[in-house]
Amino acid sequence: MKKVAFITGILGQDGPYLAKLLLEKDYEVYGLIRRYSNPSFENLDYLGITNQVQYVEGDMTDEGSLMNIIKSIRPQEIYNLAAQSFVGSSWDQAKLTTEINSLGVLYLLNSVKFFCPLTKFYQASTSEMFGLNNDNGYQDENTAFKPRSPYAISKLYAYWMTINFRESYNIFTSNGILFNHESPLRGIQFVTRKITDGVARIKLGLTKELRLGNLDSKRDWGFAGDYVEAMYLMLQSDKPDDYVAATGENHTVREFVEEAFKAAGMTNFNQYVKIDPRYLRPAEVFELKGKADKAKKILGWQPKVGFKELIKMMVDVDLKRLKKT
Ligand code: NAP
Ligand code: G4F
Repeated sequence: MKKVAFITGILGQDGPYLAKLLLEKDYEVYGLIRRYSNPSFENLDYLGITNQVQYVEGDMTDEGSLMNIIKSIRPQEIYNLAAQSFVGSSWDQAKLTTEINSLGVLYLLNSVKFFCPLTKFYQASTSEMFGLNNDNGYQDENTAFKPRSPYAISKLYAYWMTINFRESYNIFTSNGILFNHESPLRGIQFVTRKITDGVARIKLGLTKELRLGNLDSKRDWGFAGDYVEAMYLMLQSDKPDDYVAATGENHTVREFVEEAFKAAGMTNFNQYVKIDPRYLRPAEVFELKGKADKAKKILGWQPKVGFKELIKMMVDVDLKRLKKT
């Protein structure tokens, strides 16, 4: 009998990478899609797995739909990746962000409790929860949370609810506290993909400038394909727990821009980049750098793709995509 996994957020960045990994391990993979007139399967198409996933319709804000799905497929593993995941929009859409990212997780956990309490549950927690706390120069599982956005606050509720179901009902629930991870499948709003797409457009003469916000923010950027392995390993462990996944290295947005221009064979990036106050945030998280020693030691997890390799991969794919259009 094949193991059954249920992934929410299947159409996003991480969902397709995780689905590919699980399909390669011979899982039967179900993915949650919300009702759309015209859903985009582009990211699954990119990985060549669109027809290997079974789709179930529901919404993180609709408890009944989640209960029905869990009751009917009774998966062995649930990976909850669905979220309003863009920090920048979370101030303007705080209620929606909370309904999806906080209450949606409660609904899923309740479904597990009622219909399949032996199911293992992964929650996509985030380094954003650390917010301003950079006391040691890094963040790990022992760092206190100081969230700075409605997004981070909504994720903190989900983090604690995930732990509460473990402690109260003995359900196998684990939080992956993942630092930023990127790929050619990254949404265009996020700074890395916005930069690699923008650089590719400039290189091809399709635009003349790249408008950005705070260039001094530092992020610990890894490759999404490596991070879905950490998710998988967390649910294969003997006991549920919470783990940081990070590269341990951080860079400014400015360094990312410079490297992306270099990857496209251009050096004079200053002439193209314009600071646009529309992209500044009401409260910024200035520096994130993770220490993933626990995941390395207990799960044997290790990120493989480095900063420059990641940027080159993203720029090359964006150049190819745009040349085709
Ligand atoms: P993403 O590309 O934004 O994907 C999120 C997915 O959630 C989308 O497919 C979206 O569906 C789905 N979704 C949103 N609202 C929903 C709703 N009401 N009902 C059902 N599905 C809904 O995010 P990602 O980068 O893959 O990240 C995956 C998860 O990890 C997220 O929870 C994110 O917050 C968390 N995380 C990400 C990072 C990172 O650096 N990428 C780091 C730490 C944590 P549609 O396609 O229909 O919009
Ligand atoms: O790419 P970002 O929008 O990612 P952010 O805010 O770090 O959040 C991402 O990572 C989190 C994990 O730490 C996830 F939980 C979350 O779901 C998401 O995947 O912004 C990165 C940095 C910020 O400091 C932002 O202010 O880049 C800065 N930035 C500068 N100019 C910009 C821009 N960000 C965006 N999106 N667009 C800009 O023009």
